[in-house]
Amino acid sequence: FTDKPDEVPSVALGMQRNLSVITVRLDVMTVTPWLAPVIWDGTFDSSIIDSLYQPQNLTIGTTVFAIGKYTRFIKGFLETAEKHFLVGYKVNYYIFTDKPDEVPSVALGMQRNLSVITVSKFFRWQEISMRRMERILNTIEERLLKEVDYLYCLDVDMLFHNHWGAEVLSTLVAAVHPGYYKNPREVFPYERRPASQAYVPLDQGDFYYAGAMIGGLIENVRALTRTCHQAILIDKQNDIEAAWQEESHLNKYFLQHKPTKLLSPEYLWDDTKPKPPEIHFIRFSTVLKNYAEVREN
Ligand code: UD2
Repeated sequence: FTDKPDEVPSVALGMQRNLSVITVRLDVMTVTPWLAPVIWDGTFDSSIIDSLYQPQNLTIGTTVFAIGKYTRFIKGFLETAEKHFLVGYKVNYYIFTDKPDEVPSVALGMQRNLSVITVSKFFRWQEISMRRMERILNTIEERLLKEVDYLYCLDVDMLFHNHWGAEVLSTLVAAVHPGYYKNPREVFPYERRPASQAYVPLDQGDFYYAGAMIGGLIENVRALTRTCHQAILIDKQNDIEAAWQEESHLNKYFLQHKPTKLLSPEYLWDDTKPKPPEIHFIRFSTVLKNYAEVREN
């Protein structure tokens, strides 16, 4: 057992003498206090994971929103997903857009399908981002319960760079936000106003989770989107918008419903940050964008 498999020397072994190297991670947290795994490179063996999940003949749904100018990100997202995202599994992409004509045609592998769902555009970017909860919930209830086993809801302004495989599958999955995984909870940008449904007191909170990834079994993602959408509606009635919109509500939800698996920031990185040594692979990361330009109507 070693945290430095590259440093295991090659030594000539005698007859009937074998050696296995098992990598352990000592530099990062690999299990939460409620015993959910945190997935980092070196904590799983893809061949074992695939031998568990492949025989189940699963269908994994992926929702992606591309509203307004965000359609420009669809091509890169899909092309890189085809190389790295759950390769070898049945994947249904669901692209929500107000501009169906701008969805590019990207060659998809075997057992990979794409549906375009036309939606209207909200004027404010905050509303576009936040209303994803409602739209995902409605689509789950209209069709996804019948079409997929697991659902992963991802931001579109992102690219895959490395393997993002079946090790991400679990009942309820959250991604640790790349900006806050080394910080104490007091500095997490939770919603701090008690008037909001997303309120988290200073002495509570486990991790700060990113809004760019929600995943899990379809029934669990349904429950999550329903609760978050209802909380967003109550906030609206009370004329309050949480600090980081749906990301704040998501964080409140995960405080009360602990995720069964956490994805380390390898699985959701921010390209404005230099890669620290504990990140062995950047697997999926943001595309640098000019916020003002891309969000303007
Ligand atoms: C952060 C979160 C994001 C969300 C947002 C809430 C991360 C890495 N990102 O991202 O998940 O919680 O804050 O404010 O945690 N979109 C459109 N058209 C628009 C605006 C947004 O399609 O005009 C969609 C698109 O899929 C985009 C997503 O909404 O990827 C999130 O919006 P963003 O990327 O502008 O938000 P950002 O980067 O501040």
